[in-house]
Amino acid sequence: TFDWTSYHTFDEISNWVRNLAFTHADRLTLINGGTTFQGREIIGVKLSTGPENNKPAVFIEANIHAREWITSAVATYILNELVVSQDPAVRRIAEAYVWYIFPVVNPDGFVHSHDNNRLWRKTRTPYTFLCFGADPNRNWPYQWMQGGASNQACSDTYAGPNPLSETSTSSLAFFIDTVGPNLLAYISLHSFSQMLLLPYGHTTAHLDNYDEMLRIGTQAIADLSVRYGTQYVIGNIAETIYVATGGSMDYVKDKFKTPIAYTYELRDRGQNGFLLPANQIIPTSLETLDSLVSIFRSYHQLH
Ligand code: 0X9
Ligand code: ZN
Repeated sequence: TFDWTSYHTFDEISNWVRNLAFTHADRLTLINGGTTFQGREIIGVKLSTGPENNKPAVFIEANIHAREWITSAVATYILNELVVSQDPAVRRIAEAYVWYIFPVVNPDGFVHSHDNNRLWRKTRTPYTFLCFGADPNRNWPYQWMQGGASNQACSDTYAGPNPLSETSTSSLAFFIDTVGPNLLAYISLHSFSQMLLLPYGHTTAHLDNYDEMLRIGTQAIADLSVRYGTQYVIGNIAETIYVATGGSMDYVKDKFKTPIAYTYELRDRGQNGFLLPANQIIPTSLETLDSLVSIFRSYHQLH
């Protein structure tokens, strides 16, 4: 049975999502976010509790990088809480928005990380005799190949031969474009480093609503730390981690001017890195959910 005391395979996660949607058909709709190069379905759900009346939408994307297993574990945990939790703060955010949650947006890479190479990051498109995959977080059209990305197929940050060259990113972009105008928030889950990152990755300039996002995010990481003392840092991508272009969040933020756009680098700070022990799934999920509650509370106080 599915729980959050161990990590799960792609098939286990997909079947759990399908089953949850079937059990809560009043609120959940399965979404086919497209197909991967190897023919897997990018499965997602739409959660809409109660009357829809033009609620703003929140999009959560996880495991765009194959080895970052904690991200899909947290995404499924949060999805489950949004459906079953009785906590009033969680119920409020569950019901205030329409949620689009995609726990594994790079299924081919994720399966490869489970079956062949635990530290695999990219997709699995064959590019040379020896080298496979593009970095799906360097493959989006905005500022594509403008820094922190490689044109070498063997590199772990290979941007691909052209924007949206990957079957998985192009089909996900197609879906995102259909809901983009409704999005209040786009949340991209990565690991590791304990950072909350703001757009954009090509420049250290503080663009769009940076000041408000910094303010809301600073409160969110303070609230995240309350439960277990986990310390995050916050800032613009290029200033805080490194220059990185062609990311999914930057594409959405630029195209739809999505008010809230954050990339999380979840636990830890490198002690275990990508191999975060499974007994940290639940604590990581709880503190991350605390921060999401905080983000939406702050946003609504300011608007
Ligand atoms: O390099 C990345 O893609 C992310 N770090 S990771 O260690 N998880 O690979 C940083 C994401 C930067 N985000 C955008 N440029 N949007
Ligand atoms: Zn990542």
